[in-house]
Amino acid sequence: MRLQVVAGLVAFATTSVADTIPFDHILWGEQGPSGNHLKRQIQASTEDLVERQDSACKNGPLTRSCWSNGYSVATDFDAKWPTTGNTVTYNFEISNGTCSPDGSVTRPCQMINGNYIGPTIVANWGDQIVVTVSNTMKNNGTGIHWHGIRQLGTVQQDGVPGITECPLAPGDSKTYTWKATQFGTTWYHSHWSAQYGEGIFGAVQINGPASANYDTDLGPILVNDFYYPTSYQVSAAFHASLQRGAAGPPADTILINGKMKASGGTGSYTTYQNLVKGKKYRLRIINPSSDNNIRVSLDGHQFTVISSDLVPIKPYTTSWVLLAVGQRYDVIFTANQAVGNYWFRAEVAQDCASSNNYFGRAVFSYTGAASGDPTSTAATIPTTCKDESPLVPWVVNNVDNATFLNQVGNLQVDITQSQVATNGQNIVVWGVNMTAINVNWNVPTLEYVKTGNTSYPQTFNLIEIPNEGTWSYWIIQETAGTLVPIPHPIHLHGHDFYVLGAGSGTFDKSTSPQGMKFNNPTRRDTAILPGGGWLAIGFPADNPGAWLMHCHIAWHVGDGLAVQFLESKSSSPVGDSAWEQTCAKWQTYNQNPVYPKTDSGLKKARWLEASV
Ligand SMILES: *[C@@H]1O[C@H](CO)[C@@H](O)[C@H](O)[C@H]1NC(C)=O
Ligand SMILES: *[C@@H]1O[C@H](CO)[C@@H](O)[C@H](O)[C@H]1NC(C)=O
Ligand SMILES: *[C@@H]1O[C@H](CO)[C@@H](O)[C@H](O)[C@H]1NC(C)=O
Ligand SMILES: *[C@@H]1O[C@H](CO)[C@@H](O)[C@H](O)[C@H]1NC(C)=O
Ligand SMILES: *[C@@H]1O[C@H](CO)[C@@H](O)[C@H](O)[C@H]1NC(C)=O
Ligand SMILES: [Cu+2]
Repeated sequence: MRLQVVAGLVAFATTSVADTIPFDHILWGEQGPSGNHLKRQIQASTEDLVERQDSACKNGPLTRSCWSNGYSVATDFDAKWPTTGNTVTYNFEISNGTCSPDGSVTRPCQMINGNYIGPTIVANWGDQIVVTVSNTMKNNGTGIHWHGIRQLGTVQQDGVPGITECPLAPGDSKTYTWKATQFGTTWYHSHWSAQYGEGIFGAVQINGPASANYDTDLGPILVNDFYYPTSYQVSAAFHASLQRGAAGPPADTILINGKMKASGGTGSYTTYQNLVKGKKYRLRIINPSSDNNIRVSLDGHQFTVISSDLVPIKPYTTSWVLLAVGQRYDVIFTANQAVGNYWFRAEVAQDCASSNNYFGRAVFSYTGAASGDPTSTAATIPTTCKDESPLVPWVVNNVDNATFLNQVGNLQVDITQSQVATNGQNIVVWGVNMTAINVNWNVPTLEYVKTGNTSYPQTFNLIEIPNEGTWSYWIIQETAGTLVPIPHPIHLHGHDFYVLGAGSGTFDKSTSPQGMKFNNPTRRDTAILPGGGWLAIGFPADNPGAWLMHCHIAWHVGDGLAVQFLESKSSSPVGDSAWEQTCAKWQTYNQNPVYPKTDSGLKKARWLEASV
């Protein structure tokens, strides 16, 4: 399966670099060779690449594709990663309090270390990350998921209550340990009920190489919806609207790094000051919203997009970037405009069925700019709800198309039905119609694996992938009878998936495959399922464990829009005695909780009451 690595390296050596980074801005130390001399070397052979991955290649403003000895942006990080021997540690104390991010309404919030939005985890590629989470809330469980992190061989660290762990009971604590085998920008969040919308989330910045050069890393910029009622109240309201066939309630505002000025004038803008003319800046944009897909832009400046989720791509340039819930894009902009102040805009994507009452703004100011709000004007905003494109991974990996094409013709499943089914082969069809998953917080899937119990309740929506080394393909179809046909950001745990195709209407096994992409398709961990349409993805079974795949709209996963697949259960890691202790404490607490479980357990909703 990973034989393509070789092809990837060859492609890098002969074309990709030349296409995307000017020759004098490349790879070698800042004093290194440039121009045609380098070009000849790049085109000479793959040995050049090995050479450029050596210790002489130092990461710097003109050499961002370098990293450490043996590793660069050309490394296939699914197959190989550094081991730094460094451990990065954090303590998260999760508490119940109040917050008022835009100064207009003070509401109950649930927080990490006393703040709405927790600390940014900063690490280097190859570091070990150790986070101790303590639950000091009185009346809620919790559990922290590390979004997009592959968790290779560490499924019990994935932080999904009811699947990979029992929730942390009030008073309990747990230490999560995982390795940064990938690099780039991601985030963490509570995966317990609708809790992350209360403020239990934060950014993860894993330093590593990049596919284009820049001077200064401005770090994560979190752009998320915010509601004046609590997430628990909004998800209940959403569920009531869904039953009427209506969309969910609009958000009240959009926060940028946890701040925003309210329409009434309270609060303040996040500001980036002292931009220096001519310099290049990297922004790590994250959408950790509960419900809203959001477009962002910086007036007067173009974004060069260099990664989608945790995958470096061939850079492309655009004015606006659409981030579905859970997605990230790293971008570079050049401070090439007149000295002044410029709006960074965040607008909900109404074309993606998102809605809010107010917008998000931040301010970017050049050194020497006069004080005062910007007066800059916006670029024309796109109006088509679809994932960014072209997202061409820097490291070329191909998908086994023969298996897919051989088996798709035999699909026995009626993909207009709301169900999860396999055709007995590698293709799984998931007919999305809020097919309710309902996990059991007391007995997570990994406990079934540990005890060898294969009587999974039907509401686990569990699909087994028995064999490692096989490709699994999923056709996710929004079914005809869906009450509210809207786009859903589909997120997978434990793997980056390959986006093979997406389309409107019903997947047609004779025509749809013709438009699908198997050679170096987009790889990422969250992609848009078009409203009323289909999304086809593939991934290799190379990480044993129980992995959730779900819509990242908190209200939707709360209403059950999720499946889990159990990969190679006989080789799956299971919980140790500390893991069992978490369960024992939870089971004791859960005998008489103040608030009983009323949702799928993964986020929050009401309609599963009868089946809990
Ligand atoms: C948070 O505090 C409020 C007010 O004291 C209480 O009603 C609520 O149950 C608490 N929530 C949690 C999760 O402890
Ligand atoms: C296996 O799981 C089922 C629930 O799905 C449960 O009823 C049964 O008791 C379990 N078996 C054992 C041996 O624990
Ligand atoms: C989708 O769900 C709705 C509401 O439960 C139901 O009326 C409809 O029949 C379902 N459609 C399919 C195709 O299952
Ligand atoms: C299938 O994969 C092979 C080998 O990577 C490639 O040559 C061919 O173009 C692919 N076909 C399609 C339809 O993508
Ligand atoms: C969590 O606590 C909030 C109040 O802070 C409450 O509304 C919600 O129902 C609780 N959820 C559970 C499942 O305990
Ligand atoms: Cu959804």
